[in-house]
Amino acid sequence: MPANLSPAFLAARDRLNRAKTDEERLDALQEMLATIPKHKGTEKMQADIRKRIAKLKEKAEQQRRSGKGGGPAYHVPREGAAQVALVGAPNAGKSALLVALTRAQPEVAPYPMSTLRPTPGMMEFEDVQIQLVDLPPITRDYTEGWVYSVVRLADAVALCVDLENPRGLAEAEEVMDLLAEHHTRLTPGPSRQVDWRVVERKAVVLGLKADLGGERVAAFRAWAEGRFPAIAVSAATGEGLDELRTFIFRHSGVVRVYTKKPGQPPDLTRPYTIREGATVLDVVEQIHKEFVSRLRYVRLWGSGRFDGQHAPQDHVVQDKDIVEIHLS
Ligand SMILES: Nc1nc2c(ncn2[C@@H]2O[C@H](COP(=O)(O)OP(=O)(O)OP(=O)(O)O)[C@@H](O)[C@H]2O)c(=O)[nH]1
Ligand SMILES: [Mg+2]
Repeated sequence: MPANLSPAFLAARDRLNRAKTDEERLDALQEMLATIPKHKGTEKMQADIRKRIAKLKEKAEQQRRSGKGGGPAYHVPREGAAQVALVGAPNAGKSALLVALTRAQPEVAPYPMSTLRPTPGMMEFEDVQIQLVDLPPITRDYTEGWVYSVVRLADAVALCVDLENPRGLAEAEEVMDLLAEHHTRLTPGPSRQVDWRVVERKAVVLGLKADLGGERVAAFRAWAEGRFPAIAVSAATGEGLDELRTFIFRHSGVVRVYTKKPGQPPDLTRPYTIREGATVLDVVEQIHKEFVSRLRYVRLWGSGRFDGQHAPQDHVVQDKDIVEIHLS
């Protein structure tokens, strides 16, 4: 290892190691080349960096020429209360579902591999919005790495199963296997980082094209039983779509909390949204960091037994709880 590597070089190298997309990799490599000390001892390293830059540039150029135009958007900034990634095998009906639930207009096509880029859409449910992200299908041969990155960064995952397809369940299993190979496990529990590499993502399974499902609908329910919350819907007939909105919100990993001022009715116009499992204290902190040190007590309505009583700071809030914060 050559000496005299500058802090800037080391930071860029660290960025390269953590990079999730080719764009980030290229960026980090170019910075490494710019900051590497230019002497005999680093010649081999310089050559290696140049080679990697050339490779990445060539790959980007190929993608541009093959008509993927403008390069895929790698990252989908979260909007709304939670971000839920729609994942599944080719032709499962993911894009049609996004069209049915949001105002987004991804391409829907009667052939597999029609979606090439992530397409977000906002799904309204009562007074909250959940961001759904339509993605290219997950297959062993064709899925680019950034698709897995988007799944890892989402709050929750909706695994889509094609009920028209006799192989629908087998393909869904394969999608789960591929996610696992990319260190992403689906779980009915909360999303969490397991270790430095592995993440678990809270998941539901959606049986799509229920209108064409026949006896596969029952097989789908049996398959999901005891593993993931499941629902069967049809984007074509609208069957189950209203329940689906509720279902997706309930399993998105967030809850709503309303606030009220002493002596006034609660403000039900705009909920705060916070991760499932959050405590009274977490809510107070989210509303205003400074409130934590000034907190005297919180009165709570909702959560079953609470009806305006003082709630312990570690009390876990439920959807639609109302809090009244008393400060010193
Ligand atoms: N009958 C019926 N057809 C559907 C339904 N949902 C989708 N389709 C059809 O299934 C085909 C595939 O739908 P897409 O939404 O493009 O599937 P996808 O999962 O986005 O496909 P990729 O992007 O290639 O992974 C299209 O021909 C849709 O019209 C449904 O609920 N009922
Ligand atoms: Mg699609």
